[in-house]
Amino acid sequence: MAEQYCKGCGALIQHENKTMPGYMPEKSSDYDAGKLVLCQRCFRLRNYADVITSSLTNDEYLTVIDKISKENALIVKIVDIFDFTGSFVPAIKRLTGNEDVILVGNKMDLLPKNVKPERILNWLKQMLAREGFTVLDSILISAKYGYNLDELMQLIDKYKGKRNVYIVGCSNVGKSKIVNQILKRYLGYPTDVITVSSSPGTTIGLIGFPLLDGTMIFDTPGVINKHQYTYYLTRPSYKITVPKKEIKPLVFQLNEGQTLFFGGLARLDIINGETGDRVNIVTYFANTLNIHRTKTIRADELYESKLYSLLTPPFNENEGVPKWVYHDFRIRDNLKYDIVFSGLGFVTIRAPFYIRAHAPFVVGIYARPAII
Ligand SMILES: Nc1nc2c(ncn2[C@@H]2O[C@H](COP(=O)(O)OP(=O)(O)OP(=O)(O)O)[C@@H](O)[C@H]2O)c(=O)[nH]1
Ligand SMILES: [Mg+2]
Repeated sequence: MAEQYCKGCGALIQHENKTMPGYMPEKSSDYDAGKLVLCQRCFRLRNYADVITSSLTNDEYLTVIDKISKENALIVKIVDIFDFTGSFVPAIKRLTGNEDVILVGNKMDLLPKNVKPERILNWLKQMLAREGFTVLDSILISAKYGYNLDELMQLIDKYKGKRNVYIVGCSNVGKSKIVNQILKRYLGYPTDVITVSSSPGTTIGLIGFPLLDGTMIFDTPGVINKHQYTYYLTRPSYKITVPKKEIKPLVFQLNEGQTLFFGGLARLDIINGETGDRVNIVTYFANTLNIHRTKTIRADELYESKLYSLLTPPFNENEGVPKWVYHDFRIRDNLKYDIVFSGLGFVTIRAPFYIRAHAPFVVGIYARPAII
């Protein structure tokens, strides 16, 4: 029988190993002509929201990337606008060997509605300039609600010429959701074709579809970024930590010597407000994540005694969240900054300030010009 690939995740169909990508029981009726070929993992993800993680090895990922790098293609690079730094992966150009990139900031719907999209787009351009990353164009969208999808298609049409289009980016930024939307809106597919899920590593191989002019659009597997918090969380914690809908910012007025805990996942201490005044902090985290305020001198003890009870997630020691470290940020100008806990959320503070941010050592903690 000719090789077959799962339509949901792009994995090569195999019947030997249940725990490897592409497994399908031998006698599956899905081989009948005309049916959507789905591996067992995609079938279960779609029908039971059952998560079976099976991510790509580095070698497999490089094989996929190698194919793109042999081609003159249009790269549509997706970032999660809620976690720009964690999902940016600047090496994409080098890896794919293609210079022509459209940058797409997805999940606009997560940011508070009162924030003007132009402001976010300008911020995005500023971040790209800081990284020295040039693009043909950049755009903000929400694959979930269809915001700016027509505009994205216009950009793709404008720049692609006779080339194939590859949708690339970090895992979980919404690549497959975007491709599903394109298939339904512009190519006449009646339903979602590709498997979308909230766990990182859903798409396993290249999944291509012909565009109206005979060129192809490809969904690709995501780069797993191990500096993102979500990579370490189990399902119940993950559900609370990853925002699904518009984030409601919270404002805290903190004094020197006060601390905020973000669940049991991260912590922020106000060492010194510099001006001696209170510090206003706006937090942007999933609405389901509990934020707890305490005195810094009590914080270590609280963490020791109340992790897994008051301070959740994580919910138990089996979650394997790695050891914490802290980073100090002392900024003396009077601009607004975000302190980002990659994959978890961020806080906005106006300088001058002197703060200490704690999280597991594997999780990126960054200061950046405020997005909002
Ligand atoms: N709020 C919101 N969620 C989105 C949006 N786009 C995608 N998601 C969600 O993000 C999660 C990941 O989406 P996928 O399309 O599977 O992400 P991916 O980039 O293909 O991930 P991999 O296949 O693992 O590389 C899913 O839970 C989606 O429902 C969006 O515009 N807004
Ligand atoms: Mg995918």
